[in-house]
Amino acid sequence: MTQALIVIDVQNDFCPGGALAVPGGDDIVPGINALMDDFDAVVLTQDWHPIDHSSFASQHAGKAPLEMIDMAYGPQVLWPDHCVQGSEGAAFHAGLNTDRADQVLRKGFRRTIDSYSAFFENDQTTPTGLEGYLRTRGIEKLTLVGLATDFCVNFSAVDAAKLGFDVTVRTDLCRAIDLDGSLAAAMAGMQDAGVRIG
Ligand code: VGL
Ligand code: ZN
Repeated sequence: MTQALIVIDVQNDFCPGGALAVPGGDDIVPGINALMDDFDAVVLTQDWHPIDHSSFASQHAGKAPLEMIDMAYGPQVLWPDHCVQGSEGAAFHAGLNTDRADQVLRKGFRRTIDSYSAFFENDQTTPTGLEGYLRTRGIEKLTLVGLATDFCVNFSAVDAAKLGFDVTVRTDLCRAIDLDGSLAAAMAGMQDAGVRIG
């Protein structure tokens, strides 16, 4: 079976010192690099927001980061400004082996829709194009690693399983934000969706 490694959002803003730092986010970089040689394809995803993105608390008067808001497509967590297009925070962690990547998939670039998943934006209908890329390359099996376990890795893994890919999440090569039980909910949701936890 043709296999791809999907590396989710290993960017400066999700690593210690970044705007939306995930605890231990940079610890996983050497292990991810070491895994790349085992795959037919390597895809990196990059959270890539316009400076006035609607997921930023700064765009909503009286709202603070980590509060919730109702968007046209449903509830949305508000985040600190992060991964602004072209910024140092949006760049990949300097230790990540980006040379090995066949494809870089940017997501979250529409001002009014966030995109946790690498497959569909948060309205759960707008495709990012990644499914087509993987299918036209004949890829059937995916291993996901990266940041954050309970948001972008989780939504990407569940969507990939729903699309019929054979999906494994290597939780040892992921790190979580863990907001109000979001990690436990994500683990349960991934298992329900048929995602293998490796
Ligand atoms: C992510 C929150 C906001 C992630 C991206 O990569 O998990 N989380 N944007
Ligand atoms: Zn984001």
